[in-house]
Amino acid sequence: MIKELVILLSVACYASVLPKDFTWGSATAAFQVEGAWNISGRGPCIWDYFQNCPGRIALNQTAEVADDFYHRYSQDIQIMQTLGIKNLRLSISWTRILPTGDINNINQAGIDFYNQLFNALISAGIQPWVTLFHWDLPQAYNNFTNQSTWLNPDVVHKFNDYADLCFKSFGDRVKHWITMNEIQTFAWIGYGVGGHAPGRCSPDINSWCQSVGGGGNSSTEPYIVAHHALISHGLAVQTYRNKYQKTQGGKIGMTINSGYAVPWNVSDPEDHKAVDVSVAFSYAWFGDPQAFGQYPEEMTSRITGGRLPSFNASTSALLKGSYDFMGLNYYTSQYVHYTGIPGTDFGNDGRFTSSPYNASGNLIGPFAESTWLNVYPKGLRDVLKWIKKRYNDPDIYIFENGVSCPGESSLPENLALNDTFRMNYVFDHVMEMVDSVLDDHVKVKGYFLWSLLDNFEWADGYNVRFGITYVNYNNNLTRTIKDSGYMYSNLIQYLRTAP
Ligand code: NCW
Repeated sequence: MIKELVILLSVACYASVLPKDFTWGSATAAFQVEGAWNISGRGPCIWDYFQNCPGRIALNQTAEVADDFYHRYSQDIQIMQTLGIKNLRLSISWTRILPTGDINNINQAGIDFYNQLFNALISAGIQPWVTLFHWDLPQAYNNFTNQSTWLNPDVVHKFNDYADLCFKSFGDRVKHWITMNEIQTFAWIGYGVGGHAPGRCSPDINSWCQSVGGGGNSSTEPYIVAHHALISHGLAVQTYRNKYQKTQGGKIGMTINSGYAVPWNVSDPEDHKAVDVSVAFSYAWFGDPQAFGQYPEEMTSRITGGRLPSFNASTSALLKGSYDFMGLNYYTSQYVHYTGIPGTDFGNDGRFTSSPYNASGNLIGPFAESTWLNVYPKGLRDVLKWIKKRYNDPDIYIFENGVSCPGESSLPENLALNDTFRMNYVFDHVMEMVDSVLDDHVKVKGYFLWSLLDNFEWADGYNVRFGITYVNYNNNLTRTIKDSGYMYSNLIQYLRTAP
């Protein structure tokens, strides 16, 4: 209670700066919450296969049931109503509506499911913000002309068919589309280190890697995958603009994960340069093609041997300007250190290393339960400022921000509900965002908290929890709102109604 009063008092001085139409929401993704993996004609996706390879997911858990959102979404809508959350970012499962990824084989039951879901959300006063691709690619493409998944340029057209079907079926109600979630993550973790589906990587990059995808080349594949995903984005945006946008009146973009960076050794100018290079290798890798139709110079000058594909005149024109807003998923930042050693894989091509510790051994911020996440709220403001400057002041949405609390997944439910670590994380990041709007004049238009529910956290299974709602996996998937859920609810209600 005291914490809440402090929060309300602290936000009071900021409240009037946020525009009245600022979007507050929460986020989920189909594979992580839906379950119902083989219900009503859903086809297999690459994660269905990957999760069944022993040792790939912590405790060999699977998302076959997950949160059973497929059957229980009405309950989750009630939770959003209780909390006053009026926007939900969620994704469509590609193989629920196209079981083999083939546009001639539409699964009407899948279309019906999303129609019912979107209708239920809208009748409850909640707007759906829809991600088309949140990593669950049709398994049918995995052996498509003997190449794996996003490596095959033909997937670009398959994605366009799928996107077109979604715009046509749901665009009367869905007014915000996000083509891709975190291309860098699925390109690098899926094809560089093999930790995500389809699990490809060079054997030499990681001693535990035995490529599930039957091979791999960490020095080339992440770049090829990202290139095809970018062109897929461009084509889908073109389709939306040519066929639907005028009549449906929606907006479209993608979301990019990026931290900011801090020099490992503040007195080394090379480490300062490494900061710029690292942001180019995360945000600009996808931001520059959308804004300028080309890859950032920081990448083209460093990735040797023709390993970074390039855009031709037509793909460049397709990409350039292919966004109505820019998306950001922000979780963490790292110290970066210039090594000068040219690499032959994505991890080293930038000639820098990243670490949560600096040269003096100081930690950038406390560790979350996720091993990759250290809390560094200031990085959010820094990366927002960087996006504003580099891309001429675009509209920006923070499509993901959230945290897993240290030790939370081994606590009993009654203790896990008191998630002070998450309350502080969310509050501190929202305040950085407010400062960014107030002092830096960044056009941040919305904030989505990851995640509405604890869910299947990819390779970490259910052993890392990001939800503002606790899901009890040992007791019939019951949902209970955590303290952070109530705190977020109070925060956004206050900011909405403040004078
Ligand atoms: S895994 C990941 N996440 C989390 C996930 O739940 C969500 O679907 C994603 O959009 C939270 O936000 C994103 N991000 C990638 C983390 C990198 C993992 C590094 C592993 C090194 C082998």
